[in-house]
Amino acid sequence: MAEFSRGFGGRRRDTDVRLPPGQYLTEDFPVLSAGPTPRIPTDEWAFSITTETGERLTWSWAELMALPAEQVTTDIHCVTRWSKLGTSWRGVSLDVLFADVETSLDFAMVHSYGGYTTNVALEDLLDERSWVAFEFDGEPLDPEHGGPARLLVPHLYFWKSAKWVRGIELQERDDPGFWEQNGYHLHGDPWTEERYW
Ligand SMILES: Nc1nc2c(c(=O)[nH]1)N[C@H]1C(S)=C(S)[C@@H](COP(=O)(O)O)O[C@H]1N2
Ligand SMILES: [Mo]
Repeated sequence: MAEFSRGFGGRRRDTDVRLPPGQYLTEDFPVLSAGPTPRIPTDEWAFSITTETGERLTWSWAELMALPAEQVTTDIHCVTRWSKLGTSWRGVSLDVLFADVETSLDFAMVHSYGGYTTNVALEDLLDERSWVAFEFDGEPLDPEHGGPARLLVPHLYFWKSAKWVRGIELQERDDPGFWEQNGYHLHGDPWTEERYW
């Protein structure tokens, strides 16, 4: 069905069943950053998860590297309508980072070096649905793409995949992050085109 949804006049490369509605395919890897690219040396890098009790779990770069990492091949979808299929990443699953976290909260604010934020529901971060990624295509992640490490939440629009990630703060409400305050959808499912609100 999806193959023919644009009719015979549609561009064939844009009718791939892996392509969410309103998206087009790109082979490039565009850079979309709201500000300058922060440079964080790995010996100064840290990632933390903060809960409602004020408890904070923190990982240094060396500690992150010591955790079990996974190879992830996934499609990514930007709300500006480009999608890139079969991208390959290496990262630590949020399930691993959340293994010792006790919380009754349902929402998270993701914080980046440089000040970017984005809100994500905890259920969208767990069950093998998100990673702290530090390699792309077998190479260390470029600073422009969020290196040394970024969040990867590929089932949501790519603005949720915070580059230069530095921490996750659990919260009671689904408060909007940076783009969400500017009109982007609180959830951001590309398959139901949750673009703006
Ligand atoms: N810290 C930070 N993360 C960010 C952004 C940003 O501006 N700052 N842009 C978001 C948006 S809108 C997109 S589409 C992707 C782009 O990632 P890329 O530059 O690696 O393609 O990063 C997301 N993560
Ligand atoms: Mo984006």
